[in-house]
Amino acid sequence: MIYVPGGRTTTRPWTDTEAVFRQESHFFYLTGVEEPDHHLLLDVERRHATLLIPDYGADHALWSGPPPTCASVQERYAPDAVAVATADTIKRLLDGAQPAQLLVLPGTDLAALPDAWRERARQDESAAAPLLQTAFAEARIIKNAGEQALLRRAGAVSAAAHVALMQGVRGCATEREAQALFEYECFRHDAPIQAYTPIVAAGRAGAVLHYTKNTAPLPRNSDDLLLVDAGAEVSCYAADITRTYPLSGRFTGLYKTTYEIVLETQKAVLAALKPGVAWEAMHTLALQTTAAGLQRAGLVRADVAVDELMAHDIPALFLPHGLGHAIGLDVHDAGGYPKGTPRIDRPSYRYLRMRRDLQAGMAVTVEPGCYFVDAILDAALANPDQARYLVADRVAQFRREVGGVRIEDDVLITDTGYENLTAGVPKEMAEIEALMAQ
Ligand SMILES: [Mn+2]
Repeated sequence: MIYVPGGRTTTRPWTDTEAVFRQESHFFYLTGVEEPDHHLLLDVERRHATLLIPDYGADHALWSGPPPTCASVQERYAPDAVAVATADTIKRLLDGAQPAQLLVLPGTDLAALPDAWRERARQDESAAAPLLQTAFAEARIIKNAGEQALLRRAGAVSAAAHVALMQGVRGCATEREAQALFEYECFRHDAPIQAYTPIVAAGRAGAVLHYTKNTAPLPRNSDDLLLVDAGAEVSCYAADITRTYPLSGRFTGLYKTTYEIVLETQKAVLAALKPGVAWEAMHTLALQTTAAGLQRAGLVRADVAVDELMAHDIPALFLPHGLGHAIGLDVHDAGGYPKGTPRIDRPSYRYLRMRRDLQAGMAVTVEPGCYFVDAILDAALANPDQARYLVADRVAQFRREVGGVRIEDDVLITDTGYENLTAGVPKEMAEIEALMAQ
């Protein structure tokens, strides 16, 4: 038997102020239930699912309205059985089935289980937990038609919010105001929960990969870039989109040069996506394309073969993160590394979030970037083995102005290639300029 509790209602410490609830992803995957304090018991042998609903007290009707009944829950979610999650009910169900094993994921909250079964679950946890984790990973990595539809909607809503922000950003005084405009558009489209904290980074802040402070003023009429990495979720399914564009509405100078490198890299990867391709090969392609772009921009010595630059991890100085990741119920979705697949312990591959051969039904992000990170560049310039490949003057010139560029789309792998789920927001420079001029 498998026991999976859903997410629980939580409050701020020492208060009764409830935190915003978002269902735990594995539980949602199995049940579709978005409300807190439910549990699931799956009898694997009997292929029988019992959904346990909270023991709604008399107060519920007063503060939250009439509570759902077993019958209404049965009708809505269609499990094999519905029961109220009292200690007695759970004990009766487990004692009655007498499972040979009670499987739980590591770290599962076992508080609702009867004492004897809590001990059983703990004993079984070490042996069986990897099995259950693998089952979730392998199931969730391939998206069925219903999941694909939700990802499509999350992508479309988030793309529309990016478009609205491109059109309105020049009226925003701060990064926070730009964030507010993005979230307003998501709310307006009935997607009130962000899949992650938006990154709204102006100028050099674009070099901070997970910048979420979002408090700096936005300079008026500056050619400086704004990097916006934000996506809403729809029924718990995420979008993850990044666009980078000039606050002035015109791509110019070194900003434009940097943008061209990233756009070309993203296009090269997109053109190569299809089932059977190894994700780390796509990452390699991104690094190689970036290397050629860096050479053309004069940042890296042009008289050296790309392979030699790769061997010395030079492109990774500018593209220091992985090409992308699985996306689904979680923005960095379950199943990136199948059981037994190790990480590649090399600077160019260290932060790769996925190592798999692509299959139809997988959803992944494609998000190359080019950044000028002081800590990375200073270390490289101090390391003769890397410094000899860099054009120091040119690097200094870029890092004075440019923070970073990232272009990120979400794609669904199909039998013949891919479907871009976030194509609703432009990335060609002329298209962005036209949109911002409206
Ligand atoms: Mn991402």
